[in-house]
Amino acid sequence: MSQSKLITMDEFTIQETRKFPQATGDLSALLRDIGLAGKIINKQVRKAGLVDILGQHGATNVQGEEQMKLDVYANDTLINILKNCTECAGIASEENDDHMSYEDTFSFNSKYVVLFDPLDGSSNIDVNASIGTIFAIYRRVSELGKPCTQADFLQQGRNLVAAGYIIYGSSTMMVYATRLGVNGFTLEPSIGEFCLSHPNMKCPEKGKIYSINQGNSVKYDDGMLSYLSYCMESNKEEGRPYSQRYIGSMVADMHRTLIKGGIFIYPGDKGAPNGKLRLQYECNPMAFIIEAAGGRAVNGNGENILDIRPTELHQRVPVFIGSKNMVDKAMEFVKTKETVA
Ligand code: P6P
Repeated sequence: MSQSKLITMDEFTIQETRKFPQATGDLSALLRDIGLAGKIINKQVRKAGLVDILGQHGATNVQGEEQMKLDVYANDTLINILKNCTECAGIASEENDDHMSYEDTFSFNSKYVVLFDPLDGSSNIDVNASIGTIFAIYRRVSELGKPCTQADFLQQGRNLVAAGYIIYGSSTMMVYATRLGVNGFTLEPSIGEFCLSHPNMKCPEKGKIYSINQGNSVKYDDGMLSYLSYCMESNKEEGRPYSQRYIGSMVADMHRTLIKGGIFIYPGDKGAPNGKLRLQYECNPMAFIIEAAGGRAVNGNGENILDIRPTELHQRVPVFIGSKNMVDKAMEFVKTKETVA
């Protein structure tokens, strides 16, 4: 793309804001700050292996998972950048037990809260596979002028104002959705700016890729097993069998699903009926993005992820997400009668 055609994310968000005379530009400022955090995290991710930032931090997070040093670095970076941002009243993170209200009068009057998984897929750091940051932005429901409350962080996905991810892959990209649609920005390292590279992203209605950790199939129920058999058969209506792709990093698997189509699944199973992925800072933001791009996201009972009423900050939910036709087909096999989450 020639220099004259470069549209930075800041310029893009300002152009979008101008479409709404009453818009204040606060959301643009918040997205810019999240992008700044992404650039800072990216710098460390890109040199991981050369500096002592790989490997385990020696602590475990609220999920009981080994914290990688980059996890902690990414978490601290997001907390500090958002603390200095004028638009964020508080945060909740996969790495923290509870939400955090920024305790200064300026933040008390900020209208947004941000939930994030600071470095999703971090178990892939040491093998140089793509990892990512996932974020979800809500307008707070608590009273301005006071600290934010738990209710701000337990909103349904339907209430999302914006959601997105930063993928640290062969290039570094920031993809985010608002009610206006989904747009992708690629980091141009020579100028340190995210530049519009994927305008108006759409998830293909049909796809040929199913993405699931088939190693867990011994724990799946009959409906899930019958769907896997369907994926592996040469199915009549669609010809040659599907391809199976699984990176084990939700951001990477979802980025491929958004661009190429397909279905990503982390189902419930006999040992973990609600699956592994968290509703508030993994499944809801990804569901918001994929729906804005024309796809679908449901739990094991066919309920739309965005309609689930959260009860706990770190609750998990089974997820079937991606091309609309593929999710609908999976539900023909999988849909359970009881509500799983
Ligand atoms: P499994 C990474 O640990 C993660 O939270 C997601 O990024 C990823 O989709 C999933 O877990 C992988 O889980 O059980 O297949 O290793």
